[in-house]
Amino acid sequence: MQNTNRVQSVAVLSIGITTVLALCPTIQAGTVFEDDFSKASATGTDKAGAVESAGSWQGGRTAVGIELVSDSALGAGQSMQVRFPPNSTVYTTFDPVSLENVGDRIDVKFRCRFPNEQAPMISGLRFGLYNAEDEGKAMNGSGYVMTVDPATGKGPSIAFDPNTSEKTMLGGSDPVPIVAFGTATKPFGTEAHTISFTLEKAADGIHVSWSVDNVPAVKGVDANSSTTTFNAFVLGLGGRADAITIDDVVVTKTP
Ligand SMILES: [Ca+2]
Repeated sequence: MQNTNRVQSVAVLSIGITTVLALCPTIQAGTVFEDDFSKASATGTDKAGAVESAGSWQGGRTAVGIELVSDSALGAGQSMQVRFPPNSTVYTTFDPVSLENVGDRIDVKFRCRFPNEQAPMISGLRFGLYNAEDEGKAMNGSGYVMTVDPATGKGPSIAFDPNTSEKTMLGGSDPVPIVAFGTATKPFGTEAHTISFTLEKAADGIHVSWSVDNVPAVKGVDANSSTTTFNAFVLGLGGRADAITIDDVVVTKTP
């Protein structure tokens, strides 16, 4: 009798495991975009560069300097260093992903390092996901923008940037705040950091959150989301003219 029970238990257990395994593909995240710059090549000039890699990286608002560097703090192999003029951005596009159903989420992660110590600047470091459109003179689009003062870690923010006229991606003047200034996160020196952020569709809107080195920085809800499709990762330094080195950019979509 005991043996029979044991056989039944094992049978039930294995059916359970089979069911979980069968369901797994529907709840696992799929990689939408991944770039470690291992096969990248830099083109253009020091002032107007581009990097062809898993992504086609280039200036979004104006030309930027881009080069491939070896940075041991970011690990072995090539990393991409961007030298920004003031109010410029770098971006790459990928196949569009959409937040269609409640529970759909997009996760973005990248590693970065400032070669130079940063002076305090509100909203100095900015990054986000956009639905980018090529409008001829410049890339434009709508999306979610995250910012922080990199020197102090103060004022981490989340905003929605609509695609209004004459504005460009990661622009500072027209985004609609979702969280204007959160509690200070950790400051950025010249050490490497991992930044991650998530957009998740819920019944009450798009939940947006971001972290530095897995420590939550700020989170908020956009109840009036008008953009749910994204095809571009964008990064900038606000009004600062300086460089940042990035590596291991990964975008995943769940389910
Ligand atoms: Ca790399």
